[in-house]
Amino acid sequence: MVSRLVLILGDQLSEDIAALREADRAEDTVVMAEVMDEASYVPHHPRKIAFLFAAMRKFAAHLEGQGWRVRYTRLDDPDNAGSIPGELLRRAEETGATEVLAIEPGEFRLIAALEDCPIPVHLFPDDRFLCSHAEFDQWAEGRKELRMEWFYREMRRKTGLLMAGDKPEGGKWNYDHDNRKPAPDEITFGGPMQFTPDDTVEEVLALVEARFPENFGTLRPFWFATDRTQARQALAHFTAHALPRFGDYQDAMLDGNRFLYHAVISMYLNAGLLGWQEICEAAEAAYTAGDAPLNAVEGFIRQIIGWREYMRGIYFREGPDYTRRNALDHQRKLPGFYWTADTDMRCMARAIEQTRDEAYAHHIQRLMVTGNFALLAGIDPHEVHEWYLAVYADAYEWVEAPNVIGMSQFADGGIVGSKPYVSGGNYINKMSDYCKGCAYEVGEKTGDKACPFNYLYWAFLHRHRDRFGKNPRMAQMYRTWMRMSDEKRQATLDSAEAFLGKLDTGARV
Ligand code: FAD
Ligand code: DLZ
Ligand code: SF4
Repeated sequence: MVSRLVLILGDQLSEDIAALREADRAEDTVVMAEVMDEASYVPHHPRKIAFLFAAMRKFAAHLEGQGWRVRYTRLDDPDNAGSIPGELLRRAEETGATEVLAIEPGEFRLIAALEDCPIPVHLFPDDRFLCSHAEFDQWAEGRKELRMEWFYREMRRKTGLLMAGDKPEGGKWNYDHDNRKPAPDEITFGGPMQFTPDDTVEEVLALVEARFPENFGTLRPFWFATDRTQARQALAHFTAHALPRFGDYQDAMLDGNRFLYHAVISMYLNAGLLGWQEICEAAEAAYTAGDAPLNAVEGFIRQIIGWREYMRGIYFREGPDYTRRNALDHQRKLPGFYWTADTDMRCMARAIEQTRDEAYAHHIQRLMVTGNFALLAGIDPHEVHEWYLAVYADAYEWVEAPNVIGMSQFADGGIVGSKPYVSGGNYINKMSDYCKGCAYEVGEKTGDKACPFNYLYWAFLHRHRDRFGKNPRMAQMYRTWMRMSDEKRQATLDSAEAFLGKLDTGARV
């Protein structure tokens, strides 16, 4: 029998993948490799690199325990070829293998590299997802608008999650009107489960410290789960202690609390340590047992079988040029404070500091703080995309790009969102306690002390009036803008121009 290689990438750490199902434990060799190409195509947060390397090493050991022959390359291995195709060729020469089995990577960049590899690579679909590319395309075909809500209902029907026969549990598909409460005074959840580094993790931390000393991000204290058992413990901890209040406060932000009632499991799910099914089943079981209310459980399940699957569908449907889209023709460079948190805007400083310290920020911080600011300030969406891809432990293009290019920056021209997610300081003030301690005044609309989100918001609408002026969902905002006096409108535009001018010179804002 011809021997083959089975490639397992850093975000494919699941036993139940097609490439392993197809392979022969007695004849084939699993290949896993820590390589500089993957570790540096963007300046990843050190915690993301350490998490993946530690989880890869533990997964390799686990496979060996299951009787698989594994060739594992460490980053500091002197023979390390530096890239995934390079490692495949090296291992093929060593073993005499003539073919590679793999599941489709989550980025077009790497799919292209595998397709160009001199040794034939058989790519299987990544069936760890609920919706295949073909199924998504079938759903999307002929629709004028690809709205997530309709897709989500299909996924509810398909999985039977929270279904009472063919009707949604409780009579409604979506309970968001019960969610989105402002930040509470007290958070009763102590945060995600944290794990003390073991020897494998410590070894990786030392490697990452030595090899990536300049990357943005704090490595220690490192507390992520790095194997499936730990990730399942983290999931159980969330389900028992935070899920009941997840819905209520999913859009809230608090200066003194980085995690609120969020699950903090996306890095485990995206790397393959958890599966969507077990997560959703755990949430549904909490509802059935009366431990968590429907608004929380429905909202949570919607994020996973709705948003997550929908985003992946969009990425693969739209193709490799998606990350270069720039529908609003935004050209400004990403301000330096995205890498330093050195800004007087407290909401921005807090979201960036937290990103630096944890490789994590929750959805509303990503969307309505750092994303909102980039959009209002007209930052080049590709630069924004590269920042998000680098700084979050859960970031891979298939999920990051539709969230950033589509949902957050409207750079796809309205495929993901029917209108841009923009807001002035009022929204941030309502949902957080950031504004209280800010150098800017959220109640001020113009002038040096005014919250920059306020005038940038109106200047954004004004700049893009030809595109958005006729959007019925934005009509109210344009009416408000046009009702302002000429002087007020001019003062607003002048404040925005002065601020953006400062931004362009690199002055502190
Ligand atoms: P929770 O808030 O507890 O939600 C539960 C789960 O739902 C998450 O773990 C995640 O798997 C899923 N989920 C929720 N929202 C989304 C969404 N919009 N898209 C996909 N899955 C979702 N998520 C990533 O996994 N990787 C990214 O690179 C990423 N980049 C983002 C960039 C921007 C600009 C925005 C607005 C969102 C991005 N998201 C990304 C989605 C979301 O912010 C994260 O999934 C979430 O913050 C992860 O934290 P959590 O596990 O505590 O999630
Ligand atoms: C993100 C990442 C990093 C930092 N390093 C590696 C690595 O050394 N080896 C590997 O197999 N995978 C790594 N990854 C994950 C890949 O970049 C990921 O599989 C692709 O981006 C596709 O999603
Ligand atoms: Fe952010 Fe404006 Fe509030 Fe300051 S006043 S924290 S800049 S929203």
